[in-house]
Amino acid sequence: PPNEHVVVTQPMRPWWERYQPVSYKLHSRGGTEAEFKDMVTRCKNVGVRVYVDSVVNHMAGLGRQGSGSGGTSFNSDNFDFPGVPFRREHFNSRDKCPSHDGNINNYGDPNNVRNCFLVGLTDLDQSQEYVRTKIAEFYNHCIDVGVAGFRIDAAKHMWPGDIKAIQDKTKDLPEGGRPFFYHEVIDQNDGAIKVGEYTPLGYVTEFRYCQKIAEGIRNFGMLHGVYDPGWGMTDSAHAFVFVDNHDNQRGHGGGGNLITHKHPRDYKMAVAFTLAYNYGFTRVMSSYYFQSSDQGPPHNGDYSAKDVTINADGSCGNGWVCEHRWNPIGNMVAFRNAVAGTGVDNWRNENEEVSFSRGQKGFFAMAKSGHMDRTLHTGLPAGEYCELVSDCKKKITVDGSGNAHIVIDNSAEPVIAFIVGGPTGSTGSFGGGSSGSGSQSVTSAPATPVPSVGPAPEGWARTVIMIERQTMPGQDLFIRGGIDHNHRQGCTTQASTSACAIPIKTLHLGTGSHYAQYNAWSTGDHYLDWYGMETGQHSYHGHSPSGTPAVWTTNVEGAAGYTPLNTYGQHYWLIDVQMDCSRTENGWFELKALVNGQWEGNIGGQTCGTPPYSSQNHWAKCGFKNVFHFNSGRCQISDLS
Ligand code: LAG
Ligand code: CA
Repeated sequence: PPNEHVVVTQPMRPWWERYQPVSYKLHSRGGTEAEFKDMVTRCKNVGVRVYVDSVVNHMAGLGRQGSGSGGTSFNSDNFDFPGVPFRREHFNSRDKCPSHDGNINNYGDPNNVRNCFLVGLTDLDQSQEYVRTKIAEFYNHCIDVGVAGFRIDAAKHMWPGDIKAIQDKTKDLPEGGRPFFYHEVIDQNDGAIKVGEYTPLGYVTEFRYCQKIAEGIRNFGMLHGVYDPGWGMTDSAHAFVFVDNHDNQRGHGGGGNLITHKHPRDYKMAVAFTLAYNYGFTRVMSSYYFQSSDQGPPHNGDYSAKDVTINADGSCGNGWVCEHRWNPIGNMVAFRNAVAGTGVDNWRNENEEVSFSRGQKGFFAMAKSGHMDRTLHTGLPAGEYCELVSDCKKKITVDGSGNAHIVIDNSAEPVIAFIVGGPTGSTGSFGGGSSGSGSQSVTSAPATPVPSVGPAPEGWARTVIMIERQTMPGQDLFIRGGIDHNHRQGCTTQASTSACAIPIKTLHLGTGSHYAQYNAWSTGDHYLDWYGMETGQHSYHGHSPSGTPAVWTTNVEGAAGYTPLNTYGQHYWLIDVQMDCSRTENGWFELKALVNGQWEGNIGGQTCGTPPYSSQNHWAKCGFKNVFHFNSGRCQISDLS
C-alpha cells in the first residue's frame, strides 16, 4: 500500500504496518509521493503498469496513536484521522456489529464479517456518501499519478454494493478505459461470503488455486483438476490466480500447505505451469527472504528499504528473492501473452510428466524427475523454435506432422516451452517460427544460474554439507576448508589461532555402529580448517582423522545411514554442524574433500551463487544446505527449513 500508515515499533517495523492506514497521502515507508510518482512514470514509460494495493476497509488498529509514516497525527481510540479527515461518525457503530467484543468472530454471518473490526482495525462505514467520496478521491488521485488499477484489500469485509458505489465514482484512465479492479476475498468454502458476490465488480482472488497447484505439484496426476468448478472455484474470466501471496507465504491470510520461493524447484514448476495453463488472470509474486513471519523488507540502519541490486549472474542482491527473474517464471510470461485466448490441447499427464499445447501457438512440458526424452505431438506448425526457459540455448524442431523430440535435462528447472513468433535466438529479437527442415533435433542447455537462497545469517547457524562420492567399505571422507590464506590476513597453520579457520560445533546425528567412528572423530573437532587433525581431536581405534569427518548417508528409509536430508541416493557424505557465520567471508567459505587421505581434484570455477572471490575449491554458504559432487562443480544450495 502506497498511502500513509502507522509506524509500528513492537515488533520493530513489521511488513504489516502498511495495512493500518493513517491517511490517503501517498507517503509510506516505501517513499514520498514524488518518489512514488517517479516510479510509476518510469514503469509506464517502459510498458509496465502499476496497480495499487488499496486498504479502504479500515484505518489503524485500536490502541494506536501518534504520527504516521508521513508525519500526520492520528488517534485510533478516538477514531480521529485528521489527515483525511475521518471522525468517529465515519466508522461502523457498535450497534451494527453483532459480535460481543466488536471484533470479527463469526464468518457465518455477513454482518459480523463486514460491520465488525478485523483484528481490532477501526472499521470504516462505506455506506456513507462522505466515506465513499474520500475513498474515490484517493483512487482518483492515484489515477492522476499514473496508476492503472487497484487491489481492494479486505473486500470480503465490505459490502459489494458499497464497493460498487466507490468504483462508480472512480474516473477512467487518462489513456481511456476503466481502471483494473480485483477484490481480495478469501473464500475457501468456509464461510457465508462467496467470491461470486464480487465477480460483477471485477476479478476476485481465487485462494483455492494456491491449494490446488500445491497439490498438483506434489502429485502431477492432480494437475488436470487445478481448476475445480465443482469445488466452487471461480470461472476463468473472473479468477485472479497466484501460487502464493504476501500473506500466505508467511502463514497469514489463509496460509497453509503452499509452495513458496523457499522450495525453488517446486516453486518454478508451480509458477511455470500456472503461466502455461489457461486458467484465470495470473499474478507473479516477488519476495524478500525472511526468517520470521513479522519481518519487514531488507533495510538500512534507518529502516528505509534496501535497494534491489542485481548480481553479475542476473540474480538479485541485498536480500531480495526476485522470483520474477527466475527463468521458468520470467520467461514464461512471454508464453502466456503469446497463447492468450487459446485452449489446452494435446494434454498428456503420466508418470509425473505433463505436457500440452495452447492452440497452435505454444507448447509446454514439465517432468518432475528432471528428465524426459520423448517424441510428442505439439500441434504446432513445422519449424525450428527457441526454447524459452533456457533463454534459447536449446532449439526444438517441429516436423511436418507437428511432432517434436522433447528433451528435458535441466533438473533444477525441469520445464520447457516454446511459442510461435517467439525469440529466434540469433538476434534475441522476436520473429516468426522459422521454417525448419522437419528433422527432430534438440541440443541441450546448461542450467541457468538461479541462486535462490537469502543472505547468510549473522552469528552461529546450522550448516549442512553433503558430498556425493561413491566409496567402498573401509573408505572415509573428510573435509577441510575455511578462507583462502591469500585472501585474509592473520592465518596460521593451527586451527585454534588461524583467522582462516571457521568455528564449528558438530550436531549429534545418531548412535550405534554406523555413527561410531564419526562420533569419535568429531569429538574435539572445533574448526573447519585446512590443517588436518586438530590438537585434542579424537582418534578411532588408532585411526586419526584427517580433517572434519563426514558420515555416509543414503536416501533409503530404514537403512543404516538414512537421513531425511538425503533425498538423492546412496553415498552422500554428510556434515551437519553449527557454524560461526561471522568468521566466513560474507556467508561464504571454501572446502574440499579427502578420501583416504587423497584430495579431490580442482573444481573449475562453477559455483552456486556469487561467492566473494574465485577459488579452485567448492564454495558453500553458512546457514544453508550445500550439496556437492566429488571432483565436480555441480552444486545446490538451499534453505534448511
Ligand atoms: C488483508 N487482506 O484482507 C491483507 O492482505 C493482510 O495482510 C492484512 O493483515 C489484513 N487484510 C488487514 O489489512 C495484516 C497482517 C495482520 C496485521 C494487519 C494490520 O496479516 O497480522 O495485524 O495487517 O497491520 C496486526 C497485528 C494484530 C493486531 C492488528 C491491529 O498482527 O495482532 O490486532 O495489527 O493492531
Ligand atoms: Ca468492514
